[in-house]
Amino acid sequence: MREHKIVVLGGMGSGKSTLVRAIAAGAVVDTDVPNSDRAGADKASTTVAMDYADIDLPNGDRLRLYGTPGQQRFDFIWPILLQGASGVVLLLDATRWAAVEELQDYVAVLRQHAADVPAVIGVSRLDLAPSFDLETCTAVAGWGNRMLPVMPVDARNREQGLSLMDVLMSEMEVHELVPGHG
Ligand SMILES: Nc1nc2c(ncn2[C@@H]2O[C@H](COP(=O)(O)OP(=O)(O)OP(=O)(O)O)[C@@H](O)[C@H]2O)c(=O)[nH]1
Ligand SMILES: [Mg+2]
Repeated sequence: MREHKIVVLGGMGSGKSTLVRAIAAGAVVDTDVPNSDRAGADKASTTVAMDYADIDLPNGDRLRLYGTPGQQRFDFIWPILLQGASGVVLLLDATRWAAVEELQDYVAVLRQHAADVPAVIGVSRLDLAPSFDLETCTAVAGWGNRMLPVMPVDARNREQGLSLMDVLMSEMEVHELVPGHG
């Protein structure tokens, strides 16, 4: 049996905990507490340590899914969680006014701490931001000759969450077949 450590990154309220819960469908540990962060004060709860879930895939592989806390003051945890990761899901909240700049910041984090780790970008809450332009995200989602796939995802929707994981798993397969290629 093979195990894959998958790290879910993204800003506060981008849907990391929701995605982990949706994919795991029950067997999940979270550390959400009432939110006291002013920057996201419209949010009832927030993650203070991490979300965690085990998922057994039909092919016998196991995913270990780690959702990071989104609050900026926890950014020291991101590189620690990224150590040994086989894949990264980066969630971007389409309703954030500076979403594209935030994406650039996260892409820089990946470049610094997980340059060789397969990754996929899921844009969430698109139903609340109908004029959001996915193309601008695609344009900044990479570095050098590395392009990260960008796709819409409603983190509440299990099927969509699983599709996102499928794309990530394909990236991971390519990575295994072609060592040294992102
Ligand atoms: N309308 C809409 N709501 C969404 C979508 N994706 C996620 N949400 C909602 O957005 C909120 C996201 O909250 P969380 O899952 O707690 O976000 P988080 O990334 O874990 O946040 P922190 O732990 O605070 O960093 C939840 O209320 C979700 O139901 C979407 O595509 N559309
Ligand atoms: Mg959370």
